[in-house]
Amino acid sequence: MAGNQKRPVDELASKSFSRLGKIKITTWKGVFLIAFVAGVIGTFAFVLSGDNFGIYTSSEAKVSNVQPTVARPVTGGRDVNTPTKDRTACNIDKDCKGIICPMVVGGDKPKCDLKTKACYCGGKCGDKYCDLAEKRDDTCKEDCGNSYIESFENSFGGWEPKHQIACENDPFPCFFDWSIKRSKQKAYDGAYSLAAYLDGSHDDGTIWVEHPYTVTPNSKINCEISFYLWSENKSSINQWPVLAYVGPRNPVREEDFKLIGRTDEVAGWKKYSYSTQLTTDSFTDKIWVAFGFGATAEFQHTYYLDQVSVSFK
Ligand SMILES: [Ca+2]
Ligand SMILES: [Ca+2]
Repeated sequence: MAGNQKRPVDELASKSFSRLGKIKITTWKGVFLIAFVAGVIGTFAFVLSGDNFGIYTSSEAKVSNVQPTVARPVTGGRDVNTPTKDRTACNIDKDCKGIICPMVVGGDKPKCDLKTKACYCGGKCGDKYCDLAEKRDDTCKEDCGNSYIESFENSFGGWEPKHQIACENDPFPCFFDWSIKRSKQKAYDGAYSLAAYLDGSHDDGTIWVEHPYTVTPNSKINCEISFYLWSENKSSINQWPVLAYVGPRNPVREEDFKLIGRTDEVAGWKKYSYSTQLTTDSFTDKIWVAFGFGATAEFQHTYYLDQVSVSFK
């Protein structure tokens, strides 16, 4: 084209962008430059959004008190409130390259769990860290000691529902409505969890599941329990006590339990942990482990419990 005569595309560029503040774009190249810059900014924002492709960004890992995706070692490290079905799928370790793991020796490598085809953070046997696969498959006593994990996929796995109610001022036995059932409504891991319903009409009542374990008499044992509890809402009022017990006797009342947290601290799944050291005498070859929650106000609540992990070292 000759002289100062503009081509139609240049004309369009000039009209479209001449009012953008002080920036005047007068050529078709300018249109592509703006489009390119907008594209770069858009892509950057998308990456930072953290939800793309199920891969968690480092910024998300920093602000979250939960582990990234599947990448959640059973002990230590950060925790992730991401149910199994939402975790990054994989076939080989390479597929998990984008997963950010906590800086814990033995739990800092993104790996593919060949059983669930989902990524997790782990290491190898002998690194003094019990990772998810080692614990679940009981393949590394050196790192895990005796450890057990139950996700309630096929049964209660030996965990037995129990309750206690003090009736407050009502005559005993008072009406007390509660239940702990396997449910497909929610799951932190797999498809099932335990739906635990408690009617707090007496401002009281404690429900839990318990499991006995065989241990060695005359020994010093480090016991650890962790589990996930699902709350519907995050709320600073009407939080109920989350409880755990590890000891040589079968727990029968609220006072036997340790307070290890509160319900409704987050909306969704939250990990709760408790550890203690026990010394068994020559008559003690059994330890009971239990976890659950109590009512402290006159409401009805259903909380879900899943993936309990117990270890003795
Ligand atoms: Ca290990
Ligand atoms: Ca489960």
